[in-house]
Amino acid sequence: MVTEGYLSFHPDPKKPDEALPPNACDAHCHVFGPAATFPFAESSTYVPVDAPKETLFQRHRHLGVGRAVIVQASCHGTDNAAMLDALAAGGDRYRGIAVVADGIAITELEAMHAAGVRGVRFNFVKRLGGGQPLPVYREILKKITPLGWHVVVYFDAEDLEALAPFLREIEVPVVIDHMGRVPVEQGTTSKPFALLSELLGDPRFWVKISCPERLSKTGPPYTDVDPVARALLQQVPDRVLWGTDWPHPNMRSHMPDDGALVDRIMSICATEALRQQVLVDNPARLYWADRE
Ligand code: 0GY
Repeated sequence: MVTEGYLSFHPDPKKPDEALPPNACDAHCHVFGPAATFPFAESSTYVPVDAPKETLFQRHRHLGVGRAVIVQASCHGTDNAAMLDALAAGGDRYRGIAVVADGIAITELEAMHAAGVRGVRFNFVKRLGGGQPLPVYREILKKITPLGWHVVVYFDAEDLEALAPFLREIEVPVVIDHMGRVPVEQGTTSKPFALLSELLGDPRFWVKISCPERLSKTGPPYTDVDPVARALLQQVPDRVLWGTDWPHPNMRSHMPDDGALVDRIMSICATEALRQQVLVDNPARLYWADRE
């Protein structure tokens, strides 16, 4: 387990240059611990700095984020208690994505639904522990389908070709984290981008144009990632989500300023109509359909 070299979140992010639209959604953020209350999983490949719900809520107020989706990260394994605790405190403005074992009881999934969970995450990233055998995921899919949930998938770009047949099998919506982590040096001409774009040809697939800080080779303000983000936005404007990825687990080179990340997405979504679509309407359709 890595316990050193892991940076804490930005202590004092800037205010965004332009205000986010009302009900703008941070569709990818996490809560970590605090470890004293919600211990990290033995299986975790890293030990993050505590990033409790109070700090997340404060950050969202500071940024002008009105809604958010708290995604279960690998450091909490299949114990979703910290995420569920945050949903309970956050109220209707917060939704969750869980990580569950295949033996989970339907009643537990139903309780999670009532608490605001709307999907499960399949995390295939090897440095984070890698995925489960596919039969495990198939069992989970059978259980979540009646709830109207979707799947969030995280993978490394080089694994997409091998994973694609399984992803195509999934009958519920599939949301791909962090632009499929395509290599931005080759960007839209890379093989992973072509594969990603092909998947997005199927209306079940969605993509998050998040985490430029992980993909960028040039550093802040991450403009080298813009061509990939813009191409995805152009291809599927109605199936794109955005998120901060706060508190930015496993960032070791530098810690992004969350206000600057908001500025980046506002620059990519240059018109009011695009901002409304990507930041408000798309996440509302996937996460607040029962409210609108
Ligand atoms: C992210 C990215 C990372 C970590 C996790 O589950 C996780 O631990 O998702 C990463 O290290 O790239 O989405 O937060």
